[in-house]
Amino acid sequence: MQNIKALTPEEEKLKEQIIGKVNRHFGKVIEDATPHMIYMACAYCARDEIMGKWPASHKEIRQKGLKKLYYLSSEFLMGRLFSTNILNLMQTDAYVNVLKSLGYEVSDIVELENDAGLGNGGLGRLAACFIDSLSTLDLPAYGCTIRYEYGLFKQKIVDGYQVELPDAWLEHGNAWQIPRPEETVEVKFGGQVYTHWNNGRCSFHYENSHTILAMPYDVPLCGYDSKIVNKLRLWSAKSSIAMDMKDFNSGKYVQAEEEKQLAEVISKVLYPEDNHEEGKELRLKQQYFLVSATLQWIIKEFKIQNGDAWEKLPEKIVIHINDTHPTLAIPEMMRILMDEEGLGWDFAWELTTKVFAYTNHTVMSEALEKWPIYMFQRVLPRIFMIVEEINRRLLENLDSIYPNDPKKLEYMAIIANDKISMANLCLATCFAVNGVSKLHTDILRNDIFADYYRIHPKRFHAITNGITFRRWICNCNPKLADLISEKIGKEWITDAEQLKKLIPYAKDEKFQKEFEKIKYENKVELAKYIKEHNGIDVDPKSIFDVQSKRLHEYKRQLMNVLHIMAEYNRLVENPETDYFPKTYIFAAKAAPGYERAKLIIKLINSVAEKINNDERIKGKIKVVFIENYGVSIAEKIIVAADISEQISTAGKEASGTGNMKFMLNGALTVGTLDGANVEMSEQVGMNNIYIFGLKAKEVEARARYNGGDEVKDIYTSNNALRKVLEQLIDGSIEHDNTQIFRDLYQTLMFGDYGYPDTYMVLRDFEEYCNVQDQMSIDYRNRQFWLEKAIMNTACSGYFSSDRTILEYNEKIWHLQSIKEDKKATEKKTSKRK
Ligand code: 26Q
Repeated sequence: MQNIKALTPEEEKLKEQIIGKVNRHFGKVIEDATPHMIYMACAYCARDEIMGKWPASHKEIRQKGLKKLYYLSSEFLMGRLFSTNILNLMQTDAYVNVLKSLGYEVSDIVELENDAGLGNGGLGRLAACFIDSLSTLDLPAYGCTIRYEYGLFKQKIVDGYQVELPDAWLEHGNAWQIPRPEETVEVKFGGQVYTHWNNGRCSFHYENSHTILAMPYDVPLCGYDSKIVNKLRLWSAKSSIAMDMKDFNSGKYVQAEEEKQLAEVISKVLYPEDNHEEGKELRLKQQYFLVSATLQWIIKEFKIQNGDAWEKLPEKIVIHINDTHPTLAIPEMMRILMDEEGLGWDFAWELTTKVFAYTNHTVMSEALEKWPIYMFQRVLPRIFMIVEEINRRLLENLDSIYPNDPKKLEYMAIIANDKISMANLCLATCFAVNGVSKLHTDILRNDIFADYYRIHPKRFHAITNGITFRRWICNCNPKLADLISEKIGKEWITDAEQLKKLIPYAKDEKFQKEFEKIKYENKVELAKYIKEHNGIDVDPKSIFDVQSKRLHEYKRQLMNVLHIMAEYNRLVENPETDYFPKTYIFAAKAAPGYERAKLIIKLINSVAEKINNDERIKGKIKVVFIENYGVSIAEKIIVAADISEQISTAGKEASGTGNMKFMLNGALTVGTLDGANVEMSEQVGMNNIYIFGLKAKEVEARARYNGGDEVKDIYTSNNALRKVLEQLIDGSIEHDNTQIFRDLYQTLMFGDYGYPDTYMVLRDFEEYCNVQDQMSIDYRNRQFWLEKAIMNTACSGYFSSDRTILEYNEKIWHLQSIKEDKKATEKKTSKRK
């Protein structure tokens, strides 16, 4: 019989509320409720608690007339909300105890919530971390995105291949979203625009345009111990065609229903490409749908408070564009101010250029959005007119700055070569542009955006990404969070630099043992998960070496597998070598149309199959591919990692945020000097991170000249690598199909565009192998290793998204916290620097 603690009076009250919800919401007595009903009832109770704080917070923002941030993003990768919400409400223990008294484990109930998978990867998850920090800092902010009916696809691995399944995350209801049908707005597409002149004023009207309704759902969000309640606004597309009984009776039902579905397809599904542009018309429609609905709402709210005092717009609102995906907000703002509110071009432009800020998240040329004019003009005729005029004025201006330089103008123009460049539209308009790490911002300043940087150097900011420590340690690794709090108090949860107080414990043997025990227990948990989902036995005592992130050639999962193959070959040749057992763990989704990425997944699985079943190596190497990587699975994997693989080709990963999550949870990084890895190495010290490979500048230089000879030399001189490359095409991996991995061999050896080894896999291979060997040696020296691991946790404070948000606020947004006056917020910023 389990020992159940007596409940406190507050807990008794909570228990009554949960039982009450089950009764009234589901019409069930508690004994008959399904676990899912229990989950829903708990979630409703937590939501009530958050909503209870809403009116006061709302009133205060209104009364003080505080400036608001609107964070526009095509993705918000929120994951589950229940456990972070109760953590932020400081009620985790209460729910644990109450659920126990009802016969449930909170950990089982939490699992019943579907992830809100409204994002692909880094950029979407960053938006979610930002909203948590904004709320925790009590800054007024709204996240705005699309309520995709299907989030990122679910991944199944069948016969080693990725298979995509729809993610119907709303299927069993969702406790967090409050529909706001009364705030529905209209969004217009297509048709023709007619210009009328009336008393010297120009007006526009549309014919044959198609109206789609945008209906918002609000998700209230509280921060950790916060006063404010912010919200995430999700827009859902609805048909504007009301069902007419006449049509119904005359048999036009099907036709009407078809049209309805055509409208609703806009918010049906999230595009699954990450760091890759797909110029699809539906994607363009999604983007305009999001920004038009959001801006209509923003302007309406502004007018309620400020009437037509338009000059106040820049002091009352700031709109942040998360990468170029919501860029159409710029011409949409111009349209509303001019066509609907009657402002002239110059005033509208002055306001527009003062309210928009933009963050770039990638330098991959294939991800820079450019829309073909023919499509853009057909779908958004009035917006096109405005973009054309912005471009005309821009070119006039640029011509005076860079005279007689048509090449430069072509590169900087918003419209050139029949395409519309969204990045240039941002650069020409936004008062702030920022990169997501120091290195990335250097590349923006000196390379891809250099021409704009020369004109507006002050607009460019380097603000390194961060992660919310509430989710990425408190919630996913509660034992480690408790251990830390036990030693240094709890303040680090909202003031992450305090983690530095752990530094003296890094050499403390007792602390090392406690730290080690927690890591081991997390590894046992992950091993169980792997056994259950993959049927593979892995030894929690082996080194857990993890690479979990989207699959992309530049992230170089391929280099990781090639190294595993080389290590396996070595072990087969010398089975008696003293080798410390290792478990290689991969998790990654590939964009469904990215054939090579999918082939790399197949390779990982084929190699896994071969190695895991080779008795000669006595289970010393295991390879596991965990399917369906997403926020919730990340929470289980990251806490169990000994080694974090951050091995992108230098210069390609803008920042990375997974790298920070592993560091926080005490994994050691093996990485290139790319993105935020550079700053991680500065924070933790070169002794506590394993850096290898070409630097960004060297990659740049090598990519330009003929790498062919270099690659030939490597092929001839590195026997282990040559063997592995040959194994890709000699049937060693898949006996029945020798040719399946030929494409991978081909791209490494000969490349796609005349240059071999585009991502420098072969050129970094040897150094990568050496650093891997060094790690295996170091891991055996337990104290040596644990000291490094603890140092990683202790030095990760800089990567809290609270720091990131305070920097954005100080340099760009200038919001005021509802908890204190502005001066105090600023003081806090300088204290944390
Ligand atoms: C664009 C046009 C059409 C279809 C899809 C896209 C698209 C979608 C998603 C382009 C890019 C993305 C996502 C980019 C992304 O996640 N970038 C990552 O952003 C993180 C947060 O700043 C960084 O840490 C990562 O380094 C960066 O890769």
